[in-house]
Amino acid sequence: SLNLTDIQGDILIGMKKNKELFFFFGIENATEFKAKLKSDILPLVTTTTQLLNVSTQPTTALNIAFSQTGLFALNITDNLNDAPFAGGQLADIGNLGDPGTTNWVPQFVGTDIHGVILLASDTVDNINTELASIQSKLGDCITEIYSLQGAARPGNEQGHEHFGFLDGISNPAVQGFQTPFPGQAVVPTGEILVGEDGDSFSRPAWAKDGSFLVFRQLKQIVPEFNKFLLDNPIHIPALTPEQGSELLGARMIGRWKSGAPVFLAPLVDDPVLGADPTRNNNFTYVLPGQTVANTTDQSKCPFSAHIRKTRPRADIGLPETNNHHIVRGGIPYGPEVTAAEAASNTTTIDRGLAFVCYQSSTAAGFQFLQNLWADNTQFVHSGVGFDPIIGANQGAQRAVSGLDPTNPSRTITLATDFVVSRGGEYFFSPSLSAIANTLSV
Ligand code: N7H
Repeated sequence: SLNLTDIQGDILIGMKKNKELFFFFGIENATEFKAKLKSDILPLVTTTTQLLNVSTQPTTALNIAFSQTGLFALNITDNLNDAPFAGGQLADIGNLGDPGTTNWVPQFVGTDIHGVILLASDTVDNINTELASIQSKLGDCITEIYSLQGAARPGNEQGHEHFGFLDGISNPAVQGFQTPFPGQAVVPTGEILVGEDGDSFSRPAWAKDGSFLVFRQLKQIVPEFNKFLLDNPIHIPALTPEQGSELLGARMIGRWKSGAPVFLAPLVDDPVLGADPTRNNNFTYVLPGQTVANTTDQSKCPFSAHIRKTRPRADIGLPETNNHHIVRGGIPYGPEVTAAEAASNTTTIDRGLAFVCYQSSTAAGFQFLQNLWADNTQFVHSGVGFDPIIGANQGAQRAVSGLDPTNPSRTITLATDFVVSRGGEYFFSPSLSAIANTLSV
């Protein structure tokens, strides 16, 4: 069984707090940093065991991860056998569909970021207090390069991302650790954790029970997205134009705002279904009465829908033994849409998703989902087009098919990206014993 006291808490279950800060740093003095990593930071690293029980959760949870240049700065030259990680995210930009670095946060353009500290708590004050204490301990041996403050949305929107859709519904269950809800993918431990069963790469022994952390700052242009839906309602006699617009949005995601999957609720939202974890993931894209996924019928869910592109379930065969699963653990950032932005249908304030995902292979996980599925117009069948949410075409317009259930061969061309990559970095989130015995010595 897994050594849960040795695995950083964010990886398998997430820190699940309403506020989370991502603090990106450079290492200025490796010798001093190593000493303080061991004496001051390691005791603060929140384990999986600690997060599993509310009574052992710290006021502010902390995790830490390192980039390739960060490991080099610490004189760790072992090959982790993960090419995207080794090159850094900037070098991988050609695989991700970004239109160059024009929209990137300048601090992500380069390889200066050595690590990221994740701080999660109920309040920003708690996080700032913890950060100040860490910074006073670390002094000049690190410098802050960039920070991004994430926050759950307020009120009824809590748990929903900025377009308004419930998030955090479908993550894979790790074999032997989590009991899956119906329809949840069950993956070998080694698909998420390095060195465990199912991880076939050769790695240094110390990397065991770590995981690759992909970070992306994904800006969402929400008023523009809403305007697009308003202007392009699906025309079905039984639906009002407003319902037709909601249907288009739901078919772009594959779920309604409540979380209800369109495959199970094809025409109107079903909030009771959306809120029920025993039913809201319980589908395979196999139509009732059939045994394999139909290769042409999109009446219940477009092939291009975001959740179908990123987890095709039966479209690529059951049981789901492909190794392309990720554990997502991001949080929204930025304020609510202002009245002025809504009235002008124009984003003026940066908001979006501080996207985080974990996997034992960046190439089989995040990079594969983005490059070979979301951005691949021929996946899962020829002519499907882009994932309308995250599919990227280097800034050029994107053709998407299947969105209109009354005419599934109709192609809708999206002139703008509703999700704009502001860049990020690839990290490795090591086990606590790796921090103690390898990274800090
Ligand atoms: Fe996605 N969204 O609001 O549209 N995502 N995602 N994602 N995503 C999911 O099932 C969203 C992004 C996956 O198991 C839901 O938990 C937004 C990237 C995967 O059936 C919603 C952004 C990648 C799943 C969103 C974004 C993925 C998933 C439904 C960027 C990988 C699970 C809630 C701003 C490259 C699929 C849920 C499954 C679900 C949204 C990014 C992947 C609502 C807005 C970059 C694997």
